Order: sequence, then structure tokens, then C-alpha cells
Amino acid sequence: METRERTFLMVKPDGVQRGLVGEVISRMENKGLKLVSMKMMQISSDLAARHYGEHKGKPFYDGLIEFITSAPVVAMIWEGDDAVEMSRALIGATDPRKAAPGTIRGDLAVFTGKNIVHGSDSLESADREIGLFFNDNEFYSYKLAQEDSLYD
Ligand code: DAT
Ligand code: MG
Repeated sequence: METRERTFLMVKPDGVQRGLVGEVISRMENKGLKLVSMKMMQISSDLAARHYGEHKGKPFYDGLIEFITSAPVVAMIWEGDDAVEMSRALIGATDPRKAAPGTIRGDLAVFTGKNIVHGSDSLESADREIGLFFNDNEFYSYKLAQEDSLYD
């Protein structure tokens, strides 16, 4: 494994309500990414505001904060080669109508405000978001049994 990265993923309230937590996890696992931390939680308005700070002032911001705090989410850290870019590719475009078939949003969602899953968009965002949702010691270091079959 060359450029091992960690990225932050979150199944949003719509994904939890629609019973898609397992589907999202399966797609990441099947690709060969490694789950190193996971927790279910209901996000406070303060955490929501910090997580989505870059969108403050946009027309959809208030609705976004209301939605993300409305019901439990499942927060996760995934690790692997190019994990940030790879998980964004698996998730698909922000607007599910434009997301390619084969992606989570392309296959399973129809509306931008209910697009099932969040994934960090850069290494910097990943570090920041992991820091917002998890403590320093809240992840596991282990070798995946299939690692030798996934990487050269
Ligand atoms: P992404 O989740 O693909 O990183 P983003 O960071 O631009 O997308 O926006 C964060 C979330 O905000 C997005 O997943 C859904 C919501 N959102 C973005 N643009 C929106 C819009 N035009 N209308 C409604 N919700 C929107
Ligand atoms: Mg984003």
C-alpha cells in the first residue's frame, strides 16, 4: 500500500432511515477500503455548524443543518490507498440526478438534499472532519486479512 489515507464518511439521516447503512458499508468494504472506526450519533447544531462551515450563508444552509441534526447518523473512518478520492468516486456527484450509475448516489438517491452519504472532499477536509467527530484514540490499527490480495 503506497499512499495510505484516512477519510471521513457519514451515512446521513436519510440513509439511516432508508436502511442503507449496510449497503454503504458493503460498497466501501467490497472496494477494499478498511473500516477503522464507526459510531452512531445524533449531531448537535454546534457540530453541524462546524462540519458544514464552508456552506454558511448559502441558500440551502439552514435546511442542511436542520436535516443533518434531525435524526441519527453513522459516522465512520475508512482507510486505504487514495481513500479520499476513491470514496468520493464510490459516492458520486452531489446531485444524485447527475451522479453516475454504479455510484451510491447514482444508484440509490434522487434529490441533492437527501443524498445518503457524506464523504470528505480532500485530505485536509478528512483530517478536519475526523478531528470533529472522533477523539485521537478512537480508531483501530490492524491489517486486513485480504490486504496482500488487494495490493502489490
Ligand atoms: P458533497 O456532499 O458532495 O461534498 P457539498 O459539500 O457541495 O456536496 O454540499 C454539502 C451538502 O449540502 C450536500 O451533500 C447536500 C447539500 N447541498 C449542496 N448543494 C445543495 C443545493 N443546491 N440544494 C440543497 N442541498 C444542497
Ligand atoms: Mg462537501
